[in-house]
Parts: sequence; structure tokens; C-alpha cells
Amino acid sequence: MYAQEVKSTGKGVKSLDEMDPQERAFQERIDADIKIEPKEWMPDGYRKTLIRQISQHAHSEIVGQLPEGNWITRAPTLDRKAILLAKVQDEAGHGLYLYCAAETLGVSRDQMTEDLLSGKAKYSSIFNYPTLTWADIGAIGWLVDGAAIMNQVPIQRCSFGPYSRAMIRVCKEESFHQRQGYDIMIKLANGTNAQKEMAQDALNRWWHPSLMMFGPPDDQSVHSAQSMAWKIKMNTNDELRQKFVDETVPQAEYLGLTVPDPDLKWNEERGHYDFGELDWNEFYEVIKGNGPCNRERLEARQRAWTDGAWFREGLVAHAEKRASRVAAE
Ligand code: BYC
Repeated sequence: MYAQEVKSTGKGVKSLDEMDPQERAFQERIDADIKIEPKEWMPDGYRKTLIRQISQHAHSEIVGQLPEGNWITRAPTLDRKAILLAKVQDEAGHGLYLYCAAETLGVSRDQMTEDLLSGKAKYSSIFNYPTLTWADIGAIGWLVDGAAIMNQVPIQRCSFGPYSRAMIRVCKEESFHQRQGYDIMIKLANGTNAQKEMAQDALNRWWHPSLMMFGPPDDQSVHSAQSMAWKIKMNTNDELRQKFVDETVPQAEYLGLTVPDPDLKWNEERGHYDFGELDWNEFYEVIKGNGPCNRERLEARQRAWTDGAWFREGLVAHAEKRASRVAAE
């Protein structure tokens, strides 16, 4: 049954008949929507895929604080500053739940951090673009958090218990993030000409990178078929991208802004918007480390890790001292 749900190529996905009894029983539980919990048996590939995806997601939350954190001291009013501060703190919280969810699979926080800093583990391509104006904070909340919600709401139903439960909480907070971004855009789009131009310029720069957040086109997606069979991913990259375009274009129209795509057109027959081809070379360059801010982002994380060493050492020394005192009592 699960094989029919895999809408992409399905290549490399075993059928139930090809599985040994243990793997088959595991797949049948997934097909029946029974959650898998950390201590239960799972195929190695399932564990590795979850560690890859959850840690990439956690790193994205943490690195994602950098472009927005850049504007906390320059937010235009006290209210905007308090709201942005709360949002950026929420992202830190999301990163922490997600690192905890990945740790239940047997990987340590130190290992995940090393993999991020060495470039082995990825984080979302979107955070390698700069935030040049205040309108970029609006565009990130509206488009980037909007894309994140589109991707993450279905993952609330994913097969791995800790990831699914983390997503339920994360999605509630992401909805507030998206609303605060759209609220900034409403104010700017209804402001002076200069403010409206700033909003349009932010939309021009963030639109295409936001669409790329959903990952490569389905025919180039390496992991989709197997991840969907395991219900680690619930939709293909192209399905979510289309859903995002369909929901976001009317929001841009409400703002009186123009989506920067001459090929964007409502297709009555399909019941969806058609949109132009994305520059996939740009996407692959960004995820290879050659985007506008990749180096800056990793340097900032490296600095935070090095600067925090004394604190981590202090925590370990304190825990060891306490443990030996308890043992002596
Ligand atoms: N950026 O086979 P595919 C957020 C990689 S929002 C970088 O389709 P998969 C936030 C992919 O890892 C963002 N790399 O992969 C929002 C793979 O390479 P590896 C975080 C990407 O995993 C606002 C290769 O390309 N959300 O946190 O099936 C404020 C082939 O792709 C990207 C999540 O992570 C990308 N955009 O699908 C603050 C959600 N796209 O690993 C924070 C959970 C693809 O083999 N993740 N690649 O070296 C997912 O749903 C999936 O991992 C993806 C990719 C849809 C992203």
C-alpha cells in the first residue's frame, strides 16, 4: 500500500515482499500510522535518514537566528524589537527540541555540532542570503516562516514519535512568526513610497530562494521516495512548493506587491499557478557552500562554539564534582 503513496519515482524503495520479516513488520506498522519510538527496532537507513533530516532541521533553526538577529538592535520601534527578540528566541528553542529529538536516535549534540562546523551536515539554503533592510525581516517572517510551516505541518504526522511531537509545538510558534512578518509587510506596503519600494525589493530578493527551500525538483530529489515510504517526509518537494505558491500569491496581491516572476499565471485547468523555472545552479552552489553568506554563517557558529568552551567545561566539572559528592554520601 505504501508504495502507491510514493508519488515520486519510487526508485530504490523495497516492496514488502523483498523485506525480511523484521523489516516487513516495521513497514507494516508505519503503513498503519503507528508511531515508532526511540528504543524500538528500526532499519539502519531509517535511523540515519532521521538523524540527517532532524539535525539539518535543528541546524537551520540555530543558523536561522543569525540573519534576523542582525536586526534586533535596529528594529524601528520598541514593540518591533520585543517581537523580533521573542521570535529569535523561539528559533533557539526549536533548535534545542530538535537536537533532543535527534539525540534519542543515538547521536550526540557534540557530534552534530562538529558535523555542522565541518560542513558535513547541511542547514537550510535560505539562511545563506543577507538581510539588507528592515523589510527583509518582514519578508523572512512572511515567506521563509511561511515555507517552513508548509513543510512542517505535514511532518507533525511523521512516523517517528519525538520528531512528530516536536513539530506540533514548533508549528504553533511558526504561525506567530509568519503573522508577525506579514504584519511588517502590511505596514510597509501601506506606508510611504520609499517603504513600499523597500517591501517590493525584499520580495524580489527572497521569492526565489524561498521556493528553493523545498529542495530540488522531484526528479532530482535523492531521498524523497524512501523518506516518503518511511513517512519521514509526507509530501514531495514539488507538491509543497506548488502549495506554497498557490497560497502566497494572493497574499502578495493583497499587499499590492508584484511577485518577481513573468511566467507566473493562474492555470484554470490545473487549478494551480504556473510559475517560472528556478535557477537550480544557484541552489546547488549555495548548498555546496558558495552562497553569499555561507562563510560568515559558519564563522559565527564556530566562534560561538569556541567562545562557549569554558562554559561547557565548567558545566562538566560541576556535574563531576556533584556526582563524586553524591557517591561519597
Ligand atoms: N537547503 O533528496 P532531497 C527553518 C539537500 S526552515 C539545504 O530532496 P530531503 C526556519 C538535502 O539535504 C528550514 N540543503 O532531500 C525557518 C540533500 O542533501 P544530503 C529547515 C537542502 O532531505 C524560519 C539534497 O539536497 N526545515 O528551520 O528528502 C526561521 C537532496 O535533496 C535543501 C527543515 O529542515 C535546502 N533547502 O528533502 C528559522 C524541514 N533542500 O542531506 C528557521 C525538514 C534539499 O543528502 N527537512 N537539500 O547531503 C525536510 O523536509 C527535507 O530535509 C527537505 C529536503 C525538504 C529540506
